Amino acid sequence: MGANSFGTLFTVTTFGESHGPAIGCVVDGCPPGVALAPDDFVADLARRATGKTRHTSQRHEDDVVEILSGVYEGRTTGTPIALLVRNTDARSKDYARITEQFRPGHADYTYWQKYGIRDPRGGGRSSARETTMRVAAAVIARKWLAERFGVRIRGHVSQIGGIRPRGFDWNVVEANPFFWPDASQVGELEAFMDALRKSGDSVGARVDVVAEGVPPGWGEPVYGKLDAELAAAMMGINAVKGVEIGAGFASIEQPGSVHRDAMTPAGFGSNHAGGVLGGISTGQPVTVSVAFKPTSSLRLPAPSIDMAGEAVETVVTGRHDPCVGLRAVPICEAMLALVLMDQALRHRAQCADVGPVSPRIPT
Ligand code: EPS
Repeated sequence: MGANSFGTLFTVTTFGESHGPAIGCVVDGCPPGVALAPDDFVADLARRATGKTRHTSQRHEDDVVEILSGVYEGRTTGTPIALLVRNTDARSKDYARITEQFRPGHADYTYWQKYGIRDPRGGGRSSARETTMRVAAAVIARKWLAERFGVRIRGHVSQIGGIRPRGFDWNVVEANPFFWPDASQVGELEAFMDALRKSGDSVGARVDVVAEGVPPGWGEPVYGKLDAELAAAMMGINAVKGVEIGAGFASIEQPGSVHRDAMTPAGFGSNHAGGVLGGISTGQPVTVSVAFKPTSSLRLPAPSIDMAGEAVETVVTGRHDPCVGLRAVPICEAMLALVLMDQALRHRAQCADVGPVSPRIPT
């Protein structure tokens, strides 16, 4: 038991702790022949990394990916691909005063209850540092999905605390520190985050991700539904407390006549389904929305208990994200890519002979 592996045919196993010598993953089941080089990982890992702006943790990791196996002369060989990222800027002394305490709202307490032993340096295995390897593994999936099917995966932040975008433009999302789709609000967000950091508190966020170009037919009914696996994948990201597919919880108030997406020979009339019906992709964009809780590691004192069960006041020092959701767009994109890659291979395994079926609604 341990569940550090993810996927059925395209499997990813991650290992490592925030303050260990390295983190890494083994990607198995990758089709042979995919062009892959260390440079392929640079952009997505930089989008996720800490220390890029003043609004995230100031830990500075280079996040350089070493490819240890599974690639020969720049192409995947079909054998396990091992990837390694060395930790170079861990500062374990920040945690000296809380090794004997439990941080409220953190996994410290549940790890202790489960294992009876824990690595208190940083979050140990529960640290968001682990998500580096999800993003790295997904670089391979994204390449294959794009090359083979033209699938495009992207995302943006759609809420920080009570602030929502007033306008929307994909072109500005990657050009500000908040993955925010309305450039006119960036000043307001800077001021909000600066005040938050000064106060010592944290805030939650919503991240929306979408995969365009997914062909119809991916997803396994009944127990391997595409949407069920997406929900599990997103809930498996640190600090996630909610996931919606398509209209999500808004479906509760939508009449059926509105929620159902009209079908015409020219296309679907809407996409409340989020690109999934009966657990299988429709060919419409697959849309997922993810809620991140506010970071639990705070310098504001809070009541807690120590290892003897005595009441203490806990104060967390160290370098933490005041809004962990701000770094989560590439992580949600990664989990979407990993689920789609796995489902694509599963669909190919069983249904490759079916081929495109008529009629097909253009999307
Ligand atoms: C994290 C705490 C901080 C963050 C870390 C996530 O690190 P440390 O363990 O050194 O206190 O910097 O994020 C990363 C290092 C990363 O690469 O994402 C936490 O508690 O989750």
